[in-house]
Amino acid sequence: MVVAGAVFDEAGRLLAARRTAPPELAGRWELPGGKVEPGERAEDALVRELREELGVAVRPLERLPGEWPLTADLVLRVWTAVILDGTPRPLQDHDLLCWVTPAEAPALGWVPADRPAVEALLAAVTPP
Ligand code: 523
Repeated sequence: MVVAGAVFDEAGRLLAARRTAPPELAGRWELPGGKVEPGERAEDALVRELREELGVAVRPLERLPGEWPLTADLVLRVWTAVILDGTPRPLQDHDLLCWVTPAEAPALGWVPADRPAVEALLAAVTPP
């Protein structure tokens, strides 16, 4: 399983991270996260990945219903999360971070699995 964080700031903007690898995903945007290690809880993996990749301490809040296929044996699951400590910086796997409003988010060049995940996220958090 791959876990990713939907991190919002006080202004309601969503944190997007631009990948540097692998080549087919480099330059595309994702919700930051990574693979759950054997024996690790998904929420713990999310906390670890965001600490390693962005240098922030987060608290996972709620899992977004649904999951999105990545490969034959990997799926993406998303949690909303709040930053407890630190300012996100692209420490590994990313070369740029950006905070996007819900209106701006659909225009980003998301990695394939994240586009439907972000659509579901915005449908869940944006009032009609
Ligand atoms: N995705 C993806 N979207 C998304 C993430 C966090 C990951 O499509 N929001 C994909 C990209 C990779 C795979 O999931 O094909 C693993 O993500 P990665 O490379 O961020 O996970 P790591 O850092 O745990 O992987 P290793 O470096 O291989 O350990």
